[in-house]
Amino acid sequence: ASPKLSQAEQQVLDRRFMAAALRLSRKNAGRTSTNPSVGTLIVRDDGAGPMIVGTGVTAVGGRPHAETEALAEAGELACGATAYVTLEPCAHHGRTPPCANALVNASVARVVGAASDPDPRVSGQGYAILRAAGIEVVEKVMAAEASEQMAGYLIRSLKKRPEVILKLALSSDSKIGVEGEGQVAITGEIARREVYLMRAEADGILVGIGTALEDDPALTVRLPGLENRSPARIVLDRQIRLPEASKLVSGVDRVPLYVAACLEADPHRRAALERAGVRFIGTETHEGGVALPELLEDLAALGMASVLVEGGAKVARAFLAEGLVDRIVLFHGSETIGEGGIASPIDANHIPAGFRKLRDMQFGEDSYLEWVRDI
Ligand code: AOF
Ligand code: ZN
Repeated sequence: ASPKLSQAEQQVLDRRFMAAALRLSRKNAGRTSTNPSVGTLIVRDDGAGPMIVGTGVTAVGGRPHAETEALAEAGELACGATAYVTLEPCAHHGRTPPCANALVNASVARVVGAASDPDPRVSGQGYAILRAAGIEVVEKVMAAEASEQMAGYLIRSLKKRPEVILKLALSSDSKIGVEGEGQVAITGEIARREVYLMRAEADGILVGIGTALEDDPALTVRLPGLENRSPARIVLDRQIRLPEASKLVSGVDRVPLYVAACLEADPHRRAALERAGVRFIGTETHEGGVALPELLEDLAALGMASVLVEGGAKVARAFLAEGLVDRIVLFHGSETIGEGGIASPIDANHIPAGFRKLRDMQFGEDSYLEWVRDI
């Protein structure tokens, strides 16, 4: 960094480059599991202002890490430069050598980090390696933004469960469907595409058996170029009522389907679905239902860092009641449903305490509101 900068000027610059590194990291979001998608920028200033000399994102599949990519691009120019990393550089010898050591070896002068890494193999040791080598380290720059972007990874590491994103589409009178009418179009085409993108970034999509029977949904990503980005589907179906002829079951050879059932559910039904390729997740009964915390633990153990809960009202209520929702997304359509409509378990005026509004956008005719709570 240029010595001419005041501390305040340096802070503005650091935030600006971290914002850029965070945007860069979005590139592989949803494709690095169980690793988070991290962004790295290598920036140097030879007197004519800061210049980006290396960029890196965690590779699809999780390796190589972002720092390796950025350092390779910067080459010798990394010497004396500042590295902006959206996650604390790793300190462990995993399938790749530690990124903290790579930064030391490249002789960077400063490292600016956003989120700290809760992985017990890192957890402060990445920064410690850098400081021990005489590198200036600035932590927690845009940490809240980084945590929000890496919520799935952080929640899975800290809470041993995936991030739970509750998504609902509401009519203008806050209804989410019509009793007995199957799928009702509440939002338009643009919002529908946005939902596909949300699915493509999630590791799992979860619905209740009510929704599965009513709507016969496929719960896949149907966007040109993203057809193979459909995450696993999960159905809460304690008595195993899901028919073999459902779209969920018939698509099982392309996208995995998990059924969460009670242990005492009909073994013949279970065997029939297993023959069709459906996998069951062992869940203890809990007041006659599927135990959600244990189910989420199982999903995290399968490698899932985020689960999109897409319906219906009962399932949404259950996740909310147990305090298991981390993010709430509401699409608001302009049509009114009226008589016979199913009331939404939640609306914009009744968001639980602890959530803060993150986004307020428009997708065609429909509005989009998103809230998160701190991890
Ligand atoms: C980094 N840069 O881009 C990412 C990091 O299985 P491994 O060896 O790849 O290690 C996984 C851990 O690496 C993961 O839990 C997290 O601590 C860290 N992710 N670290 O320095 C990166 N993706
Ligand atoms: Zn690393």
